[in-house]
Amino acid sequence: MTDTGTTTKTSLNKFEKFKAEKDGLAVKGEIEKFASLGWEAIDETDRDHRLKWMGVFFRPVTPGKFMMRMRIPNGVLNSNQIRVLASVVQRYGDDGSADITTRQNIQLRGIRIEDLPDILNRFHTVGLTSVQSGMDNVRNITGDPVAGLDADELYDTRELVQQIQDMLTNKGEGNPEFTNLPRKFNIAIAGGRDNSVHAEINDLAFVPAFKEENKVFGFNVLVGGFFSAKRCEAAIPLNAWVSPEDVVAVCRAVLEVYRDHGLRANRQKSRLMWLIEEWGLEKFRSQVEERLGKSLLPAAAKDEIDWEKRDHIGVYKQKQSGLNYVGLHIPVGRLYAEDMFEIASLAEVYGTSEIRLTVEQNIIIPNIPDSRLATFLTENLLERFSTNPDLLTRSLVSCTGAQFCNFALIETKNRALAMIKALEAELILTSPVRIHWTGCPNSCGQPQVADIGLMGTKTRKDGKTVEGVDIYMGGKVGKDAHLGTCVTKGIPCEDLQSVLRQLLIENFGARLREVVTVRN
Ligand code: SRM
Ligand code: SF4
Repeated sequence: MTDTGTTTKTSLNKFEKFKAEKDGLAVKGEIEKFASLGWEAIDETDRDHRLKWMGVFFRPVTPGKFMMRMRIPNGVLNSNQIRVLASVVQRYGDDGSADITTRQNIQLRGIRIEDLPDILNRFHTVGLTSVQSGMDNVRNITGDPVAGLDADELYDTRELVQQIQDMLTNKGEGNPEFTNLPRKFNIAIAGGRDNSVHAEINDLAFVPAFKEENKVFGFNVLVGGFFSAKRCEAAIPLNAWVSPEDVVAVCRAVLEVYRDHGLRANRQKSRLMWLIEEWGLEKFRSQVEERLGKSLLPAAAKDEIDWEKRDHIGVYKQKQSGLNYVGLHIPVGRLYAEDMFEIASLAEVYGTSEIRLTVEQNIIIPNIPDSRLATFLTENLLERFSTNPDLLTRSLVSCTGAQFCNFALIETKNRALAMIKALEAELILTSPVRIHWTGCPNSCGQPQVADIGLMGTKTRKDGKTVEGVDIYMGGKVGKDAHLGTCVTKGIPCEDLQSVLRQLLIENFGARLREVVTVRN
């Protein structure tokens, strides 16, 4: 590391220091030792930080009960994998649950350190990995949730996403080439016309685009999108078009440039966009070309994102004749072991054992034949995981919040569900309104992409500090995506229902339900 972004030894922040002392991935060889030591005796830096290189997160809110973050490339799972995930959380009874994340991924709760060797073995046998899913690593790579199913898709993203993950993680075994980035890094590939991955909020994103002259398919490249507590930016065009065959190499080149030159002194200024700004886009682009070993072609004049974003909930015809994919709404992404076993069975009985995850924290079961569809729709599980939820419930997204996250300033998931139910009881809506909750300014629940985004904060009411939210509006997804901005600050959560009611009436065409008075 030799550039201006590199810091001298004296100015290393505590994260850079501990990474320099011992690579995070080194804990892979110590899992058995940790398991026999028990969580309280593990070296604190290994326990609280380095274990995240194996996807294992110490939770100060629930000490001794760890969270495990998987990698589910393109959000594609099979029934054996989901059963293994279910059996892991089942062991922890009431402590065990799983969440579908805003990166088309799964996190498990309640993990005990003594079970880790066995859990990792079981992951291995079904082709699952949790490696490099936290801290200064590349996060789960998102792709089109209906890749290979959608008649209108431009590119089936599954294989490419898997190839990038394999390159980054050495096929899930861990790859020290990419375990010391300056900060986290997000990659997404859009394959359809509706930008189902929120390309604009990734450090590196590929969006479908044809080279006009000869109609050759490829991707325009976007760089530098990120959210952080201090700053949020949409990705900007790199002015590069790449063919699908070059996507993995371009990911590698961008990551090498970021790894070797990214700014490391201040963690609030370490995401890729800061390096691009320091260098200017031209220098960044030419450094990527140097690593790539060839010139990048200029971007195609336009990309192919020209649809409104779909949520995939409900029943849809696949491109394969006679088959359907069905999107089930999972309230705020929360699953319990028995739900996961049930989902695995339904996917086997009615489909081809496959399950997809979406960035809206829902699931899709593909490949259900026309002849089995009506019966599938009568399954009991669909009463809770509906194919036709109410219009506010339908688009609700929430980050983890105070139940498990020590950064949280407020409780999110349960509050979000209760608030939506209360609003649905008083209002009639005519179209979905996308409401996203996030428990703190880190923005894991992506309030900036929502119609109405709610960001946890502390505020004052009647002389007391209470839980509150800052309200974001104007987030646009799909075609012409852009980020919403903060419109109101510090609404106490206890006053929020009436504020949201008013916003929904004034901005989204909601009407108050008539109050029916029952007379004897
Ligand atoms: Fe996040 C940190 C949860 C998506 C921005 N995020 C955290 C931690 C690890 C903090 C912690 O240690 O407690 C949270 C774990 C809580 C827990 O126990 O679940 C956490 N982030 C999540 C998830 C689970 C939210 C969800 O409920 O879906 C998402 C997991 C995604 C995954 O599967 O990998 C999640 N986080 C995001 C996103 C959204 C996205 O990627 O589209 C963002 C904003 C986009 C971005 O990163 O540019 C996001 N998370 C952050 C940040 C701010 C990053 C920064 O540059 O400052 C932090 C704090 C940090 O990294 O220091 C953070
Ligand atoms: Fe935790 Fe804040 Fe992320 Fe929510 S937004 S999961 S509260 S870090």
